Amino acid sequence: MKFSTEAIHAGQEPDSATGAVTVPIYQTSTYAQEGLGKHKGFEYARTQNPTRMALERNLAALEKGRACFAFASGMAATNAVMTLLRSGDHVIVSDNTYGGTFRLFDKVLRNFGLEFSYVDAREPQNVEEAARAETRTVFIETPTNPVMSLVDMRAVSEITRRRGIRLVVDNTFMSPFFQRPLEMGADIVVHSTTKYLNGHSDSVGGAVILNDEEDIRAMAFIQNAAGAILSPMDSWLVMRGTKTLAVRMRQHDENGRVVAQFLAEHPKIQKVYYPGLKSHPQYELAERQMSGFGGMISFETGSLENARQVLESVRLCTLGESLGGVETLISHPATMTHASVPEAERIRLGITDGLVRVSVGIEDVEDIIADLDQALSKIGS
Ligand code: P1T
Repeated sequence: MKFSTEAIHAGQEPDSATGAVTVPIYQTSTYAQEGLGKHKGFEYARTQNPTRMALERNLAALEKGRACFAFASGMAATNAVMTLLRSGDHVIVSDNTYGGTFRLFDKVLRNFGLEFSYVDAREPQNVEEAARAETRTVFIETPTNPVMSLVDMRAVSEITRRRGIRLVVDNTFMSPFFQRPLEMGADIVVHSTTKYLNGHSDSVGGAVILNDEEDIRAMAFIQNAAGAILSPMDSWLVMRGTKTLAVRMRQHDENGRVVAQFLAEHPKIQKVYYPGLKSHPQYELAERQMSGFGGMISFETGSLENARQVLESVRLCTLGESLGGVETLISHPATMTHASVPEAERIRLGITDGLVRVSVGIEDVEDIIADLDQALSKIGS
């Protein structure tokens, strides 16, 4: 079946007990057992919950994976993937990722004997050159948060496959509607479901989608053993979100293109980062591996003062962390999402004090532009 049909129906069979069309929120911690070792397949809600399992079937179908495991946040999902590794293993990471991902790797997981190399993965050769005998995982974002760099997943997966390395892709920015990494050779997809999958800024969650039988067994074990599961209520919210994922993503994309063009032509903006602009250095790759460009845009205002003017002058756009909701959010990566990245590295990546990030929502685009226009007019005033 095609995407929108799967989004609405996969994992969403009417409830067997009542016929309820919407999967109920099974708000329970445990299940009555008929006798010792005799039960309906549900023993304890950390291990099995019907609402969470329905969401997991849904997301596995959308990402074209064999299994999905839902976690309490995007970071919990990434952390779970990293616990597939052992002390002494080496990981190659795209040098630009969400700041929290870098923080988890650098400040937490390094203490457990994992080694990380950060490479400019826009050039697949850099991944190849960083690979060692102990390299077990390549972890990438594409497009990256916040400077929208792309990684050629087919090219990198050709390297990882040849060397027996696991390729993990954080697909949060595109969602499976615009990009399906497993179809391009990735082994594991992670999501912050907090963003486009839920889409309404009312839930924090994460997901891991994968294909390899051994990794699936290990991930099921880790989800239960470490226990960072997604709650039934949040599972239900994300499921409600995915039903409209296709229509929302189409609108984010339509609005994103218009806002990016407006920003690119604005005299007070020095640079716009959006893979749907022909001026993006990887525009051709974007066209090849994504079926849309989405709603994430960053732009350079030139200074902290200019960025502050814009961020404090917007009225419709909301100043805040996060992205992927129906409402337009605007943020300052250097002091918010990427504050944990060392300053010199931030600047090198383009995450300057003047950089502003917009998660373009699905309001009427004329209103978004009018708001940005009046905020930008305050620069230098
Ligand atoms: O916030 P959480 O659900 O734990 O997800 C973490 C995460 C993982 N991957 C990407 C690409 C992300 O953007 C995030 C979270 N990002 C933000 C909160 C943000 O404003 O960029």
